Amino acid sequence: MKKLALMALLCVTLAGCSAVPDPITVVIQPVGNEMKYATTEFEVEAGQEVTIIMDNVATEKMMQHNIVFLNDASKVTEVGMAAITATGYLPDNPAIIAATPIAGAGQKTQITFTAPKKAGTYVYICTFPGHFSIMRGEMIVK
Ligand SMILES: [Cu+2]
Repeated sequence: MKKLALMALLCVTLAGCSAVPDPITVVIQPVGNEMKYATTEFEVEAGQEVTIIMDNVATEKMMQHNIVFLNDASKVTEVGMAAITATGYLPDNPAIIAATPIAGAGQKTQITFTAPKKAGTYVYICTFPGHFSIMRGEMIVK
């Protein structure tokens, strides 16, 4: 019995025993009216259910933002350029693994998705026209 209790304790401590990690919610805001995310890096576990909230605290009408996750950092320019003419500024591209809808100033949008099974660094960008070149962050999957 003592051994079992110890095993249970180890499972809680190491978090490696539970098959599915608990869902996580990450709120990302822009820095005021700047073309910048206040959160430029966060961690999730592989296969974790992730809810991303774009909480657009901007007050200027032109400061509309979304959060688009890519599985390939080399596709940032391709996706960003294609977004300019795409419906909802979201192009149909295989590099996109998840995206929130565009949030206008003072609005919130969100998306829930399953984090990639493969550990690594996944870039996220804002695809509102003109933003992707500097409005970026990284989701680290562990
Ligand atoms: Cu933006």
